[in-house]
Amino acid sequence: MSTKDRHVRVSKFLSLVLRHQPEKVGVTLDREGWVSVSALLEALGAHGLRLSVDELREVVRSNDKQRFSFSADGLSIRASQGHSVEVELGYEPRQPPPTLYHGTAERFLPSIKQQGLSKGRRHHVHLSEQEATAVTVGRRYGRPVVLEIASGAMHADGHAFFRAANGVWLTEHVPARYISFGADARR
Ligand code: HQG
Repeated sequence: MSTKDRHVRVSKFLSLVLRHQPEKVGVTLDREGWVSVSALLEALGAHGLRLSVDELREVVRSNDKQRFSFSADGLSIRASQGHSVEVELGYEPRQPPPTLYHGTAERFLPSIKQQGLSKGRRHHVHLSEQEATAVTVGRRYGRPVVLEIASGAMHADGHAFFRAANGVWLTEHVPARYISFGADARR
């Protein structure tokens, strides 16, 4: 297996453990989603994924979406966003750029037009500053469509926005009236 393939495999397993199923390897996340690096490495090792601290650091450093971060003292690690388990990430609300993008699949459009964007099993709806990122995200579920979100107007109307450590924007729900569906006509 190439180093890159190995890193992707480790990243996927870390996403599973740190966002969705810590119990899978028997670790517990604290309220803010942190777990001690040594406890994590030990638990991963016991489940067949032997990883050194250095390799973990390299996986975190080189991760394409910067999915994970270390605590200031370097002793703990967490996923920066994307959780389905209950955690308080502690990001402060802040003003978003005027426009953000959400990538989805064409087949979800009728429902999104009715209900707006819902967070589903995750804690928030995920939005990106770059259109290109949204295309990649949307492609995971089918023919990709990029929706333009009037995030500035939403914020002015009182909706809270958070920016995760990796630059992903988070909000609770996007009502349909703030979504421009015209963007898909260009693709
Ligand atoms: C769609 C990845 C029908 C929504 C990405 C999406 C992201 C609706 C899907 C992060 C809907 C949920 C999150 C509605 C939303 N009716 N469908 N009312 N509202 N949807 O995976 O945003 O690689 O939970 O458009 O890069 O796609 O894992 O959310 O298609 O940052 O690090 O329901 O996950 O990051 O899918 O992706 P998801 P997402 P990672």
